[in-house]
Amino acid sequence: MIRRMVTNPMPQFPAGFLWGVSTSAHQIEGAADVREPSVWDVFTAEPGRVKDGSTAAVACDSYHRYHEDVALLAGLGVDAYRFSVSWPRVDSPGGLDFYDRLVDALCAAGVRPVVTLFHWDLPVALDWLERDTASRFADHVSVVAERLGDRVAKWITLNEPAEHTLLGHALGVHAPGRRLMFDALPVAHHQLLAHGLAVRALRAAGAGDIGIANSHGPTWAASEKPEDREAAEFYDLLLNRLFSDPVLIGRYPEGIGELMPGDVEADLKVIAEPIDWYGINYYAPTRVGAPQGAEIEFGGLSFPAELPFTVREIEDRPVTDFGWPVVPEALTELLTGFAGRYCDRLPPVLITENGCSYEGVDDQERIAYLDGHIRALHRAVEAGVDVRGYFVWSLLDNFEWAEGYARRFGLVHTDFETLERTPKASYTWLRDLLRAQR
Ligand code: IFM
Repeated sequence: MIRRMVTNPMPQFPAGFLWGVSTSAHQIEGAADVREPSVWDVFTAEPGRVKDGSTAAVACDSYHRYHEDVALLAGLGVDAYRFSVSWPRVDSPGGLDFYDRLVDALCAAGVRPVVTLFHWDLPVALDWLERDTASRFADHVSVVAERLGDRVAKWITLNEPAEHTLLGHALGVHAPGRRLMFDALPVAHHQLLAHGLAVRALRAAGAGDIGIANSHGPTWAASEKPEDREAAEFYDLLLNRLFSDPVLIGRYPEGIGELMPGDVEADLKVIAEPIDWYGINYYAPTRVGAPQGAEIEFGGLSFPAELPFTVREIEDRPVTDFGWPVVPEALTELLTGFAGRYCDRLPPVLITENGCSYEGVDDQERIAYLDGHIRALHRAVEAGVDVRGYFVWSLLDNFEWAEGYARRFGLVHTDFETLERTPKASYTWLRDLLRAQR
Protein backbone atom coordinates (compact mmCIF):
# COMPACT_ATOMS: atom_id res chain seq x y z
CA MET A 1 0.00 0.00 0.00
CA ILE A 2 2.74 2.44 1.04
CA ARG A 3 4.85 1.45 -1.99
CA ARG A 4 1.99 2.05 -4.46
CA MET A 5 1.25 5.43 -2.96
CA VAL A 6 4.80 6.74 -2.96
CA THR A 7 5.69 5.61 -6.47
CA ASN A 8 2.95 7.75 -8.07
CA PRO A 9 4.78 10.84 -9.33
CA MET A 10 4.38 13.82 -7.04
CA PRO A 11 2.53 16.63 -8.85
CA GLN A 12 4.57 19.71 -9.62
CA PHE A 13 4.28 22.70 -7.27
CA PRO A 14 4.34 26.24 -8.70
CA ALA A 15 7.73 27.74 -9.60
CA GLY A 16 9.29 29.51 -6.62
CA PHE A 17 7.54 27.29 -4.07
CA LEU A 18 9.73 27.33 -0.93
CA TRP A 19 10.83 23.97 0.47
CA GLY A 20 12.36 23.85 3.92
CA VAL A 21 12.81 22.14 7.26
CA SER A 22 12.30 23.49 10.77
CA THR A 23 13.89 23.26 14.22
CA SER A 24 13.92 25.36 17.37
CA ALA A 25 16.75 26.59 19.58
CA HIS A 26 15.87 24.90 22.87
CA GLN A 27 15.22 21.59 21.13
CA ILE A 28 18.55 21.33 19.30
CA GLU A 29 21.20 23.78 20.44
CA GLY A 30 22.37 22.47 23.83
CA ALA A 31 25.22 24.66 25.17
CA ALA A 32 23.00 25.68 28.06
CA ASP A 33 26.12 26.72 29.98
CA VAL A 34 26.78 29.64 27.64
CA ARG A 35 23.42 31.30 27.79
CA GLU A 36 21.05 32.67 30.41
CA PRO A 37 18.42 30.20 31.69
CA SER A 38 14.92 29.98 30.26
CA VAL A 39 11.67 28.82 31.83
CA TRP A 40 12.32 25.45 30.19
CA ASP A 41 15.59 24.98 32.13
CA VAL A 42 13.72 25.57 35.38
CA PHE A 43 10.86 23.29 34.36
CA THR A 44 13.03 20.37 33.26
CA ALA A 45 15.04 20.57 36.50
CA GLU A 46 11.85 19.77 38.46
CA PRO A 47 11.48 16.00 38.96
CA GLY A 48 8.65 14.37 37.01
CA ARG A 49 8.13 17.20 34.51
CA VAL A 50 9.82 15.49 31.54
CA LYS A 51 8.76 11.90 30.95
CA ASP A 52 12.26 10.43 30.51
CA GLY A 53 13.81 12.78 33.08
CA SER A 54 16.03 14.38 30.43
CA THR A 55 16.94 18.02 29.87
CA ALA A 56 17.98 20.00 26.78
CA ALA A 57 21.36 20.95 28.27
CA VAL A 58 23.11 19.15 25.39
CA ALA A 59 20.23 18.11 23.07
CA CYS A 60 21.73 17.78 19.53
CA ASP A 61 24.60 20.11 20.48
CA SER A 62 23.86 22.12 17.35
CA TYR A 63 25.51 25.13 18.97
CA HIS A 64 28.86 23.40 18.41
CA ARG A 65 27.87 21.19 15.45
CA TYR A 66 25.95 23.66 13.34
CA HIS A 67 28.35 23.10 10.43
CA GLU A 68 27.24 19.45 10.32
CA ASP A 69 23.61 20.57 10.31
CA VAL A 70 24.20 23.07 7.52
CA ALA A 71 25.91 20.34 5.48
CA LEU A 72 22.86 18.12 6.02
CA LEU A 73 20.59 20.94 4.84
CA ALA A 74 22.70 21.50 1.74
CA GLY A 75 22.72 17.76 1.02
CA LEU A 76 18.94 17.66 1.37
CA GLY A 77 18.64 20.50 -1.13
CA VAL A 78 16.13 22.61 0.79
CA ASP A 79 15.66 26.25 -0.17
CA ALA A 80 15.26 27.41 3.42
CA TYR A 81 15.97 26.51 7.04
CA ARG A 82 13.60 27.64 9.77
CA PHE A 83 15.34 27.88 13.17
CA SER A 84 14.67 29.97 16.24
CA VAL A 85 16.87 32.36 18.14
CA SER A 86 16.95 31.69 21.85
CA TRP A 87 16.00 34.88 23.66
CA PRO A 88 18.11 33.90 26.75
CA ARG A 89 21.09 33.33 24.44
CA VAL A 90 20.59 36.66 22.71
CA ASP A 91 20.60 38.21 26.20
CA SER A 92 23.96 36.58 27.01
CA PRO A 93 27.34 38.14 26.19
CA GLY A 94 28.26 37.20 22.64
CA GLY A 95 25.04 35.21 22.23
CA LEU A 96 24.17 36.80 18.91
CA ASP A 97 27.58 35.87 17.52
CA PHE A 98 26.38 32.28 17.28
CA TYR A 99 23.41 33.24 15.10
CA ASP A 100 25.64 35.48 13.04
CA ARG A 101 27.89 32.50 12.28
CA LEU A 102 24.91 30.23 11.59
CA VAL A 103 23.29 32.72 9.20
CA ASP A 104 26.59 33.20 7.38
CA ALA A 105 27.06 29.43 7.06
CA LEU A 106 23.52 29.04 5.69
CA CYS A 107 23.97 31.82 3.14
CA ALA A 108 27.30 30.33 2.06
CA ALA A 109 25.54 26.98 1.53
CA GLY A 110 22.74 28.60 -0.49
CA VAL A 111 20.09 27.94 2.18
CA ARG A 112 17.84 30.87 3.08
CA PRO A 113 17.57 31.61 6.83
CA VAL A 114 14.01 31.81 8.20
CA VAL A 115 14.15 33.03 11.80
CA THR A 116 11.58 32.40 14.53
CA LEU A 117 11.92 35.04 17.21
CA PHE A 118 10.18 33.16 20.03
CA HIS A 119 9.74 29.40 20.32
CA TRP A 120 8.74 28.97 24.00
CA ASP A 121 12.13 29.45 25.74
CA LEU A 122 11.25 32.60 27.66
CA PRO A 123 13.99 34.12 29.86
CA VAL A 124 13.26 33.09 33.48
CA ALA A 125 12.82 36.66 34.69
CA LEU A 126 9.87 37.19 32.31
CA ASP A 127 6.27 36.07 32.45
CA TRP A 128 3.56 36.18 29.75
CA LEU A 129 0.97 37.00 32.40
CA GLU A 130 2.64 40.43 32.50
CA ARG A 131 1.76 42.88 29.74
CA ASP A 132 5.28 44.33 29.84
CA THR A 133 6.67 41.07 28.42
CA ALA A 134 5.18 42.08 25.06
CA SER A 135 7.25 45.29 25.01
CA ARG A 136 10.33 43.43 26.18
CA PHE A 137 9.82 41.05 23.27
CA ALA A 138 9.71 43.97 20.82
CA ASP A 139 13.07 45.18 22.24
CA HIS A 140 14.53 41.69 21.76
CA VAL A 141 13.24 41.62 18.18
CA SER A 142 14.87 44.98 17.39
CA VAL A 143 18.23 43.72 18.66
CA VAL A 144 18.05 40.57 16.54
CA ALA A 145 16.81 42.39 13.43
CA GLU A 146 19.55 44.98 13.72
CA ARG A 147 22.22 42.27 13.70
CA LEU A 148 20.82 39.66 11.30
CA GLY A 149 18.39 41.67 9.18
CA ASP A 150 20.74 42.03 6.22
CA ARG A 151 20.74 38.25 5.60
CA VAL A 152 17.48 36.79 6.96
CA ALA A 153 14.99 35.81 4.25
CA LYS A 154 11.85 35.61 6.39
CA TRP A 155 10.87 36.40 9.97
CA ILE A 156 8.44 34.52 12.20
CA THR A 157 7.37 36.44 15.27
CA LEU A 158 6.02 33.60 17.44
CA ASN A 159 5.72 29.86 17.27
CA GLU A 160 2.40 28.33 18.33
CA PRO A 161 1.18 30.77 20.98
CA ALA A 162 -1.83 28.42 21.33
CA GLU A 163 0.29 25.54 22.64
CA HIS A 164 2.41 27.83 24.78
CA THR A 165 -0.80 29.13 26.38
CA LEU A 166 -2.65 25.82 26.66
CA LEU A 167 0.16 23.44 27.57
CA GLY A 168 2.40 25.83 29.49
CA HIS A 169 -0.11 27.98 31.35
CA ALA A 170 -3.56 26.31 31.31
CA LEU A 171 -2.72 22.60 31.72
CA GLY A 172 0.77 22.93 33.21
CA VAL A 173 2.42 20.18 31.18
CA HIS A 174 4.96 22.49 29.52
CA ALA A 175 7.07 25.27 31.01
CA PRO A 176 6.39 27.30 33.03
CA GLY A 177 4.11 24.56 34.39
CA ARG A 178 1.12 26.64 35.43
CA ARG A 179 -2.34 25.10 35.66
CA LEU A 180 -4.47 28.21 35.35
CA MET A 181 -7.16 26.82 33.06
CA PHE A 182 -9.17 29.79 31.67
CA ASP A 183 -7.18 32.26 33.76
CA ALA A 184 -4.40 31.61 31.24
CA LEU A 185 -6.21 33.71 28.60
CA PRO A 186 -4.08 36.84 29.29
CA VAL A 187 -1.06 34.78 28.22
CA ALA A 188 -2.66 34.43 24.78
CA HIS A 189 -3.46 38.14 24.61
CA HIS A 190 0.02 39.25 25.64
CA GLN A 191 1.65 36.95 23.10
CA LEU A 192 -0.64 38.26 20.36
CA LEU A 193 0.20 41.81 21.40
CA ALA A 194 3.88 40.84 21.34
CA HIS A 195 3.38 39.56 17.80
CA GLY A 196 1.93 42.90 16.65
CA LEU A 197 4.65 44.91 18.39
CA ALA A 198 7.28 42.63 16.85
CA VAL A 199 5.90 43.24 13.36
CA ARG A 200 6.25 46.97 13.98
CA ALA A 201 9.76 46.56 15.43
CA LEU A 202 10.86 44.51 12.43
CA ARG A 203 9.49 47.05 9.95
CA ALA A 204 11.15 49.88 11.91
CA ALA A 205 14.46 48.00 11.59
CA GLY A 206 13.94 47.77 7.82
CA ALA A 207 13.10 44.05 7.87
CA GLY A 208 10.32 42.63 5.70
CA ASP A 209 8.76 39.29 4.78
CA ILE A 210 7.13 38.74 8.15
CA GLY A 211 4.73 36.05 9.34
CA ILE A 212 3.66 34.06 12.39
CA ALA A 213 3.62 30.26 12.89
CA ASN A 214 0.25 29.34 14.37
CA SER A 215 -0.84 25.75 14.90
CA HIS A 216 -4.14 24.82 13.32
CA GLY A 217 -6.13 21.72 12.54
CA PRO A 218 -9.73 20.97 11.63
CA THR A 219 -11.97 20.21 14.60
CA TRP A 220 -14.46 17.44 13.98
CA ALA A 221 -17.53 17.02 16.17
CA ALA A 222 -17.77 13.55 17.70
CA SER A 223 -21.36 13.29 16.45
CA GLU A 224 -24.20 15.39 15.07
CA LYS A 225 -25.66 15.74 18.56
CA PRO A 226 -25.99 19.43 19.52
CA GLU A 227 -23.85 18.97 22.65
CA ASP A 228 -20.99 17.46 20.63
CA ARG A 229 -21.23 20.12 17.94
CA GLU A 230 -21.25 22.87 20.56
CA ALA A 231 -18.21 21.40 22.32
CA ALA A 232 -16.36 21.10 19.00
CA GLU A 233 -17.17 24.70 18.09
CA PHE A 234 -15.85 25.87 21.43
CA TYR A 235 -12.64 23.88 21.02
CA ASP A 236 -12.20 25.31 17.51
CA LEU A 237 -12.71 28.80 18.85
CA LEU A 238 -10.16 28.31 21.64
CA LEU A 239 -7.39 26.52 19.75
CA ASN A 240 -7.83 27.87 16.21
CA ARG A 241 -9.81 31.09 15.89
CA LEU A 242 -8.53 32.71 19.09
CA PHE A 243 -5.12 32.95 17.40
CA SER A 244 -6.06 33.57 13.76
CA ASP A 245 -9.03 35.98 13.99
CA PRO A 246 -7.15 38.74 15.87
CA VAL A 247 -4.14 38.54 13.53
CA LEU A 248 -6.12 38.32 10.29
CA ILE A 249 -9.31 40.29 10.94
CA GLY A 250 -8.45 42.29 14.06
CA ARG A 251 -11.07 40.88 16.42
CA TYR A 252 -11.50 38.08 18.92
CA PRO A 253 -14.11 35.38 18.41
CA GLU A 254 -17.43 36.06 20.14
CA GLY A 255 -17.24 36.12 23.95
CA ILE A 256 -13.43 36.15 24.15
CA GLY A 257 -12.49 39.84 23.91
CA GLU A 258 -14.23 40.70 27.18
CA LEU A 259 -12.12 38.11 29.00
CA MET A 260 -8.86 39.72 27.88
CA PRO A 261 -6.90 42.30 29.92
CA GLY A 262 -6.16 45.93 29.07
CA ASP A 263 -7.53 48.12 26.31
CA VAL A 264 -8.40 45.23 24.04
CA GLU A 265 -9.74 47.34 21.14
CA ALA A 266 -6.53 49.37 20.99
CA ASP A 267 -4.40 46.23 21.30
CA LEU A 268 -6.28 44.55 18.46
CA LYS A 269 -5.14 47.32 16.13
CA VAL A 270 -1.54 46.39 16.97
CA ILE A 271 -2.22 42.65 16.76
CA ALA A 272 -3.72 43.03 13.28
CA GLU A 273 -0.66 44.86 11.94
CA PRO A 274 -0.45 43.59 8.32
CA ILE A 275 1.86 40.63 7.74
CA ASP A 276 3.35 39.34 4.51
CA TRP A 277 2.31 35.71 4.91
CA TYR A 278 0.58 33.46 7.41
CA GLY A 279 2.36 30.36 8.76
CA ILE A 280 0.42 27.23 9.64
CA ASN A 281 1.83 24.31 11.64
CA TYR A 282 -0.33 21.28 10.87
CA TYR A 283 -0.11 17.80 12.37
CA ALA A 284 -3.60 16.28 12.76
CA PRO A 285 -7.29 17.09 13.10
CA THR A 286 -9.01 16.79 16.48
CA ARG A 287 -12.26 15.01 17.20
CA VAL A 288 -14.14 16.71 20.00
CA GLY A 289 -17.25 15.86 21.97
CA ALA A 290 -19.22 17.03 24.97
CA PRO A 291 -17.62 16.76 28.43
CA GLN A 292 -17.82 13.32 30.01
CA GLY A 293 -17.31 14.33 33.63
CA ALA A 294 -13.92 12.67 33.93
CA GLU A 295 -10.27 13.44 33.23
CA ILE A 296 -9.36 12.23 29.72
CA GLU A 297 -5.93 10.99 28.62
CA PHE A 298 -5.23 11.77 24.98
CA GLY A 299 -2.12 12.14 22.79
CA GLY A 300 0.19 12.18 25.80
CA LEU A 301 -1.93 14.83 27.59
CA SER A 302 -4.49 14.67 30.33
CA PHE A 303 -7.50 16.97 29.96
CA PRO A 304 -9.17 17.90 33.28
CA ALA A 305 -12.81 16.97 33.82
CA GLU A 306 -13.92 20.59 34.21
CA LEU A 307 -13.18 21.48 30.57
CA PRO A 308 -16.30 22.06 28.47
CA PHE A 309 -15.17 19.49 25.87
CA THR A 310 -13.43 16.14 25.55
CA VAL A 311 -10.93 15.11 22.93
CA ARG A 312 -11.88 11.77 21.35
CA GLU A 313 -10.08 9.18 19.31
CA ILE A 314 -10.27 9.35 15.51
CA GLU A 315 -11.00 5.73 14.70
CA ASP A 316 -9.91 3.77 11.63
CA ARG A 317 -6.80 5.84 11.14
CA PRO A 318 -3.17 4.90 11.60
CA VAL A 319 -1.46 6.79 14.39
CA THR A 320 2.14 7.95 14.81
CA ASP A 321 4.32 6.79 17.72
CA PHE A 322 2.93 9.79 19.58
CA GLY A 323 -0.61 8.48 19.06
CA TRP A 324 -1.51 11.33 16.69
CA PRO A 325 -3.86 10.27 13.87
CA VAL A 326 -2.55 10.42 10.31
CA VAL A 327 -5.15 12.29 8.22
CA PRO A 328 -3.54 13.98 5.21
CA GLU A 329 -6.80 15.14 3.63
CA ALA A 330 -7.52 17.21 6.74
CA LEU A 331 -4.70 19.50 5.57
CA THR A 332 -6.63 20.23 2.35
CA GLU A 333 -9.77 20.78 4.44
CA LEU A 334 -7.91 23.12 6.78
CA LEU A 335 -6.45 25.24 3.99
CA THR A 336 -9.60 25.53 1.89
CA GLY A 337 -11.52 26.31 5.11
CA PHE A 338 -9.05 29.07 5.97
CA ALA A 339 -9.26 30.59 2.50
CA GLY A 340 -13.07 30.48 2.70
CA ARG A 341 -13.21 32.02 6.16
CA TYR A 342 -10.67 34.81 5.74
CA CYS A 343 -10.96 35.48 1.96
CA ASP A 344 -8.91 38.51 0.96
CA ARG A 345 -7.71 39.02 4.55
CA LEU A 346 -5.62 35.86 4.27
CA PRO A 347 -2.13 36.62 2.91
CA PRO A 348 -0.14 33.88 1.16
CA VAL A 349 0.22 30.83 3.40
CA LEU A 350 3.32 28.86 4.33
CA ILE A 351 3.16 25.49 6.05
CA THR A 352 5.79 26.24 8.68
CA GLU A 353 5.66 22.77 10.29
CA ASN A 354 4.36 19.35 9.31
CA GLY A 355 5.78 16.00 10.37
CA CYS A 356 5.43 12.94 12.54
CA SER A 357 7.22 10.91 15.22
CA TYR A 358 8.36 7.41 14.33
CA GLU A 359 11.24 5.25 15.49
CA GLY A 360 13.86 3.84 13.15
CA VAL A 361 16.15 4.93 10.37
CA ASP A 362 14.28 3.04 7.62
CA ASP A 363 11.27 5.24 8.34
CA GLN A 364 8.80 4.21 5.63
CA GLU A 365 5.88 5.45 7.78
CA ARG A 366 7.35 8.96 7.77
CA ILE A 367 7.73 8.79 3.99
CA ALA A 368 4.07 7.76 3.68
CA TYR A 369 3.03 10.57 6.07
CA LEU A 370 4.98 13.26 4.19
CA ASP A 371 3.95 11.95 0.79
CA GLY A 372 0.28 12.03 1.77
CA HIS A 373 0.50 15.51 3.27
CA ILE A 374 2.42 17.04 0.39
CA ARG A 375 -0.19 15.66 -2.03
CA ALA A 376 -2.95 17.05 0.20
CA LEU A 377 -1.18 20.40 0.12
CA HIS A 378 -1.06 20.26 -3.66
CA ARG A 379 -4.80 19.64 -3.77
CA ALA A 380 -5.29 22.83 -1.75
CA VAL A 381 -3.08 24.73 -4.21
CA GLU A 382 -5.13 23.32 -7.11
CA ALA A 383 -8.29 24.44 -5.30
CA GLY A 384 -6.92 27.98 -5.40
CA VAL A 385 -5.35 28.42 -1.94
CA ASP A 386 -2.24 30.59 -2.25
CA VAL A 387 0.30 28.36 -0.47
CA ARG A 388 3.90 29.39 -1.10
CA GLY A 389 5.98 26.96 0.93
CA TYR A 390 6.25 23.82 3.05
CA PHE A 391 8.60 23.08 5.96
CA VAL A 392 9.05 19.61 7.48
CA TRP A 393 9.30 19.32 11.25
CA SER A 394 12.08 18.44 11.82
CA LEU A 395 15.59 18.31 10.40
CA LEU A 396 16.85 16.27 13.38
CA ASP A 397 15.50 14.08 16.15
CA ASN A 398 15.57 16.49 19.09
CA PHE A 399 14.30 17.35 22.57
CA GLU A 400 10.53 16.93 22.28
CA TRP A 401 9.58 19.04 25.31
CA ALA A 402 7.75 17.08 28.06
CA GLU A 403 8.35 13.85 26.09
CA GLY A 404 12.11 14.30 26.33
CA TYR A 405 13.99 12.32 23.67
CA ALA A 406 11.31 9.63 23.35
CA ARG A 407 9.64 11.12 20.27
CA ARG A 408 11.65 11.21 17.07
CA PHE A 409 10.45 13.71 14.46
CA GLY A 410 13.71 13.98 12.48
CA LEU A 411 14.58 13.33 8.86
CA VAL A 412 17.98 12.72 10.40
CA HIS A 413 18.52 10.33 13.32
CA THR A 414 20.39 11.73 16.30
CA ASP A 415 22.30 9.38 18.58
CA PHE A 416 21.94 11.25 21.84
CA GLU A 417 25.00 9.47 23.33
CA THR A 418 27.49 10.19 20.56
CA LEU A 419 25.55 13.03 18.85
CA GLU A 420 26.19 11.34 15.55
CA ARG A 421 23.69 12.28 12.82
CA THR A 422 22.45 9.61 10.41
CA PRO A 423 20.12 10.55 7.54
CA LYS A 424 17.00 8.38 7.51
CA ALA A 425 15.23 6.91 4.47
CA SER A 426 12.88 9.92 4.58
CA TYR A 427 15.83 12.30 4.15
CA THR A 428 16.82 10.58 0.89
CA TRP A 429 13.18 10.44 -0.22
CA LEU A 430 12.69 14.19 0.38
CA ARG A 431 16.01 15.00 -1.33
CA ASP A 432 14.84 13.11 -4.44
CA LEU A 433 11.42 14.76 -4.31
CA LEU A 434 13.02 18.22 -4.20
CA ARG A 435 15.29 17.37 -7.12
CA ALA A 436 12.27 16.26 -9.15
CA GLN A 437 10.46 19.50 -8.29
CA ARG A 438 13.21 21.59 -9.89
O1 IFM B 1 8.38 19.81 18.58
C1 IFM B 1 7.21 20.58 18.41
C2 IFM B 1 7.56 21.99 18.02
O2 IFM B 1 8.40 22.60 18.95
C3 IFM B 1 6.31 22.83 17.91
N1 IFM B 1 5.34 22.20 17.05
C4 IFM B 1 5.05 20.80 17.26
C5 IFM B 1 6.34 20.00 17.33
C6 IFM B 1 6.01 18.51 17.56
O3 IFM B 1 5.36 18.33 18.76
